[in-house]
Amino acid sequence: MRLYDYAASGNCFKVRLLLGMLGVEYERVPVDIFAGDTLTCEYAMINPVRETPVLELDGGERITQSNAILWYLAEGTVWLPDGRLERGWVAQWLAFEQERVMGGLGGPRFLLATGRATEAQVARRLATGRGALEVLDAHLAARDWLVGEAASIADLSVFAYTSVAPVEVPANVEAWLERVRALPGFVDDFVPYPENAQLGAGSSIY
Ligand SMILES: N[C@@H](CCC(=O)N[C@@H](CS)C(=O)NCC(=O)O)C(=O)O
Repeated sequence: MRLYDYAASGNCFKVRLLLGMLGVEYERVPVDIFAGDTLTCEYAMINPVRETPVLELDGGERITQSNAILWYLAEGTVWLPDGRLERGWVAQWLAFEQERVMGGLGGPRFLLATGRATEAQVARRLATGRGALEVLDAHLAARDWLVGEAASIADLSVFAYTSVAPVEVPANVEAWLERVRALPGFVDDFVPYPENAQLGAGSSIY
């Protein structure tokens, strides 16, 4: 199995987290987004939308979209509950992550770290991110994990960009972040953006 991967991406980090926790052997293929690695014809063959992560199976099949990759890897393991309702809730949190956590917390992290946005642009996105944190805080007030009684891919997915939120995180969310960090096999290899991610320093789809 092979993961096309960008170390500073939360979408890639969540996949690395699950692979590590599952103890799955895989080849990590670094994609230097801002050196233009995703802009090549070769990369378009790997992922036509030119994004990371991409999981490539030993038979050559590929899966894109971080949360789809999580679902594929988690099937048949403790990371994806069996029940129909619980699976519905996992899907709900994966969609919430893409809609509000990635855009509302991951987006501003990127814009602030790389000097790409005006204050107004950041503020608009952060309003979404703060709203997401409030929803999470209320949900986690009476439970340890997002779905059911154990950690699932819903937690790993939402964890990635929440763990580097560029705003203060409320108490129940902070306690939940610590619970995720304490899970067996947890490895924090999520890195800050490199120098070539600065506006004007490299080229990418952004
Ligand atoms: N919805 C996608 C988003 C993936 C995405 O935005 N990937 C970014 C890094 S976080 C990327 O690879 N961008 C490529 C580029 O800018 O050239 C997912 O969840 O996998």
